Amino acid sequence: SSSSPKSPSSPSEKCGVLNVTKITENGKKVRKNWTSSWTVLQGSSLLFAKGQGSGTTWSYYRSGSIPELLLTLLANWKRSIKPRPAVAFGHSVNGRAQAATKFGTNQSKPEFTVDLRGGSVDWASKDKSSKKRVIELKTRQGTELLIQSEIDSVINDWYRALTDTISTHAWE
Ligand code: I3S
Repeated sequence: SSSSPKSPSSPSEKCGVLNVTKITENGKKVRKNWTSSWTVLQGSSLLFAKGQGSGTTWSYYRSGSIPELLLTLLANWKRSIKPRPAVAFGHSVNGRAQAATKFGTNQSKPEFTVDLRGGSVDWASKDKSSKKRVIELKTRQGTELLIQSEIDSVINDWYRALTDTISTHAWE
């Protein structure tokens, strides 16, 4: 199909494909490595998962099943922060979480997550990247990311969502 799937409209739950690179990790400069990543904003957490190469994730995207995709990514993420036996994950009421369990084994494993609380977001200055429309995200933990999309409206929406999230989720 030629029409792209819509992202969930809630400001604190958003997902999409973005180009992402870390530039600093734990306060230390790291080499840029731009990759296309599934990006999920949920509450004050921002999750990145592998883009191309994870066949299941892309088939969800192509079929427009963003809710399925979001569910899978969130399930995988929760699993990654609270490791538990795969069996324990199959207790859900419908078939979806079963699927998430199956896909969660390796195919759309999150690459990393960041906590937005206490972080900052700004448009990156030209010395940070030659690319246009680049967001610079700094976390409280000393990670700096560059986030980019070729699509104006996409990156503008993310900019708004990230700034809204940072201003509404105070650091406690
Ligand atoms: O900030 P830099 O070092 O100019 O970033 C560029 C490099 O990471 C480059 O990779 P290698 O130096 O490993 O070949 C990337 O291909 C570029 O995309 C990086 O610059 P941009 O301006 O695209 O962020």
